[in-house]
Amino acid sequence: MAEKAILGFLQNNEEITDSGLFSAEFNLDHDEVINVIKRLHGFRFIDVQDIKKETWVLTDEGKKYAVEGSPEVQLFLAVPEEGSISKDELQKKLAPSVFSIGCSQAGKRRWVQMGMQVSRRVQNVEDEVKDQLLQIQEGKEVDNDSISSLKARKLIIKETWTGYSVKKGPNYAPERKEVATDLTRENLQNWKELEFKEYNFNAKGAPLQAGHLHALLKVRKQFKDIFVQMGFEEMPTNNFVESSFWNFDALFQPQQHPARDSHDTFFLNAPSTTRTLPEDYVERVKRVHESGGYGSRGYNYDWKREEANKNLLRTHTTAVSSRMLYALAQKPFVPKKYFSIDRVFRNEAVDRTHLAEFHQIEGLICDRGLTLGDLIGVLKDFFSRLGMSKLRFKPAYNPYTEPSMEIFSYHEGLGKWVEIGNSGMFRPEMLLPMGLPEDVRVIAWGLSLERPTMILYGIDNIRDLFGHKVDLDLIKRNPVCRIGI
Ligand code: FB9
Repeated sequence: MAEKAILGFLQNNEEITDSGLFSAEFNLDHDEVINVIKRLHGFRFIDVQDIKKETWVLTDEGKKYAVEGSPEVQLFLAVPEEGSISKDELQKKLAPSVFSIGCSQAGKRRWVQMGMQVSRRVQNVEDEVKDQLLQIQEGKEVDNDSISSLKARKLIIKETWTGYSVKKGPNYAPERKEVATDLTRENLQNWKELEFKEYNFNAKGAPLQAGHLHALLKVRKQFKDIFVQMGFEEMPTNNFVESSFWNFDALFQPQQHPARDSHDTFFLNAPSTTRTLPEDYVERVKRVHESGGYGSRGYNYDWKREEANKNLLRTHTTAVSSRMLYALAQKPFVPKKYFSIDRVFRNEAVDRTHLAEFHQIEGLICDRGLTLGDLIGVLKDFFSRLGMSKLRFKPAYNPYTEPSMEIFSYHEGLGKWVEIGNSGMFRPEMLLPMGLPEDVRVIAWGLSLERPTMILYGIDNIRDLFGHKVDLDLIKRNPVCRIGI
């Protein structure tokens, strides 16, 4: 029906300017016309241009008043012309919402004297609101003040009306012969007579209901590949719970260091203390903290075993590095390149880029005679593989590395220098008590997984990337991660 009307109309007319007016003119249902337009467009019988119109439409409440009159007029009419009516009386005559709105609106317009007794203050009133609602319903113009007050009273809302203008298409014909869209057993008999619809090889296939990797895991894979390509082996990080000893003391971080109190670190109630530590090594750590040695004068304080025994959620994967370096020192020395990427926990103020946990990426090289130059060299190699070639280094401080450097890269996209990590050479007070040879040096660096992922995927707030607020669609839609090469 609508198809005939449209194709027929275009036979004698250049264009259907507005599918809405066309539907009204030919008394067709606009939604049905829209479906036909989409189908004919699919067969390229017509070319279409969508037209959008913002129109005011009545809300259900607006529709009610357009029929029954505005609450203020309903209330006014319920008040006797002469004398007065008790408020309770009046209330019984009207629906609760009409009464409450009517009172405030009629009162505001000083149509009635509100009190225990209600009386008219004017002879008669115009129901402008009802008139305006009817005009809007008929698509007629209404002045802006009225619009904004009706909108404020939630009697009208803006609606976007979508229609189309239609022209003849490349396959236009006054009539469209049914075309077969599939070779079925039925049409095998007469396929020669049939016209088959073109295959649309650009049609998007049905979305595959498959699993999707979280963006963080895609970026993690990229980092792992880079480390493995550079000859690093991954450290075992499958223990979120760590003892203060390996997380702090083994790293020569003094027991009164601010990071070691519950403001920065999550300590465990159960199990609150670690069971076993290598006693001889603990003794050496105690001594280097208290009185130094190995050329260091130490921190000169009373080191407490019970402090080192406290269990916590690791604050950095450097805790794993200390375990691995100690293990390495128990065997004849072999150079090692280790990396770790896993969760660390910090009791910090959360904001747009910080949660109480993030994934730390750490790399370390342990070998004889390494220098700060080797560290800068490997950092340039590592970050160049991430597409970050312009690096700058700023002296920094970590309790367990000296010298230490913050790493900055010039990010073309952001047009500014971005802090991309921290690094340093582990202190002899950390390495020598482990039993590593005198001339063995360990260079190391760290960064987060969340920051590069947020920048690469253009995610502004870390809550959109990680945690219960993540929108699963983001996971489904996030593109393949292509960093660096
Ligand atoms: O990741 C960080 N920044 C970053 C990294 C990559 C990146 O890539 C973009 C694609 C281009 C962008 C940004 N940072 C480290 C720097 C800042 O974000 C910093 O404000 C926040 N840091 C975290 C700690 O916050 C308290 C990031 C996290 C961090 C910092 C230091 C280490 C690890 C993680 C470390 C270390 C270390 C040092 C010496 C020896 C061993 C480990």
